[in-house]
Amino acid sequence: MNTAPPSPSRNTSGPRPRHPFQTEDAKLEAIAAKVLAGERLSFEDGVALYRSPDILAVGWLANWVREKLHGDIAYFNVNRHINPTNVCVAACRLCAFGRKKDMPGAYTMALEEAWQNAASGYTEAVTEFHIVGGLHPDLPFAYFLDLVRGLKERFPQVHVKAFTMVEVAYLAKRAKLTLRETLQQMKDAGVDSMPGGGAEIFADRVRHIICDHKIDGGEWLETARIAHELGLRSNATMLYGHVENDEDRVDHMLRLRALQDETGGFQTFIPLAFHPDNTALEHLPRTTGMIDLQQIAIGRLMLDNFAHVKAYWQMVTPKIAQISLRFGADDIDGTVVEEKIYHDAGASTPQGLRRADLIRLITEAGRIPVERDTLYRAVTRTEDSFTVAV
Ligand code: V47
Repeated sequence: MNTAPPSPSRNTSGPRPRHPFQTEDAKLEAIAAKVLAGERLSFEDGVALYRSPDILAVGWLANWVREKLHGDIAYFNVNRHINPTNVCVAACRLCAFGRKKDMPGAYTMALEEAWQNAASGYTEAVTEFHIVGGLHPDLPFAYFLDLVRGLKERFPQVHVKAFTMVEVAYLAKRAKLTLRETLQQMKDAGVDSMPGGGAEIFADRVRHIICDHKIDGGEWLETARIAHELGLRSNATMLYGHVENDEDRVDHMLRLRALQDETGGFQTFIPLAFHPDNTALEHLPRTTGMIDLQQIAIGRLMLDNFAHVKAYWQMVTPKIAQISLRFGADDIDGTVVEEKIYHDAGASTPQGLRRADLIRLITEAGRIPVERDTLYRAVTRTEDSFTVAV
């Protein structure tokens, strides 16, 4: 049997860690032999990685893979998040963002307001709009198509990364369209790619507890498959640090890996640390720095067919995101400008970072910052405009 994983684009020019791999964990020795030989890791390997007491050695291995793929390059982008509404029919225990429509704090942007929102914030020319929101019971599908068309008219050079698989499935149901028709209409309106949200943890047992009202894991994957077939690339997230166990996390990653083998449509894996404040799971403790680093590293090792692993700085803090660049991550996401989902759930990170802040974080981690567009093409800037290498 060929156990070599299909390889994402490789950059072999980068430096290698100078020290040989060392650990006193015998199980990790065997896994290291597989990683260094380019062999695919199994479900049992994944669980053993979580159980290993030697997180630094796990990080060393992930860094080795990361440097094999990307050398010293670390990516960031200049983006803006837009959350058109927080009104949501679902009442997921994991979420502090969604509101019922008559609740205090519920909002829905008029289209004009959403377009103005897109233009506001930092003056730095953004290359990406990241658009996600609640499952609004009344907004018609046309609202979302018009939102995207209007953005494209006003900002034709900006990539629109919009709507999670969960939003797509909900809109399809309400518009009485198939998933394929819904995605095709979104693409025709100007959606260029899709964010990775809503994946949470695929295991039914966990989903029933944290997001009972969302589509199940199989439906999330099926929606992603159709999006990829239509030529829309997407990201994939995994929410960790709540009621899931090691096996659930490994199962989640292996299901992503299996779909990626088929479609090749995922760009980036993004582990998201759960923030419990103001959620129905408020009693749970927050993740700690070592757990965040361990998760980044294991993601890099298990998802051998994903080109990129992102340490989303909003989620894990800029400091942990920076250290993650030595634990398997090659991307720290972007300027964001205005973040609502984690700040409603108690995130203490800033709302946005400037381009110069991201460059400093990367440079001081000993990596080479590369501004990318959503599709990981290098961006070259002049004072207030940009060009993308094609
Ligand atoms: O799906 C919701 C998570 C996700 C909480 O694709 C929470 O580039 C922690 O997917 N604590 C949405 N997490 C955000 C997302 C994302 C973010 C950045 C970049 C990209 C990308 C995607 O946020 C949701 C859910 O998993 N989330 N509530 C919470 N209390």
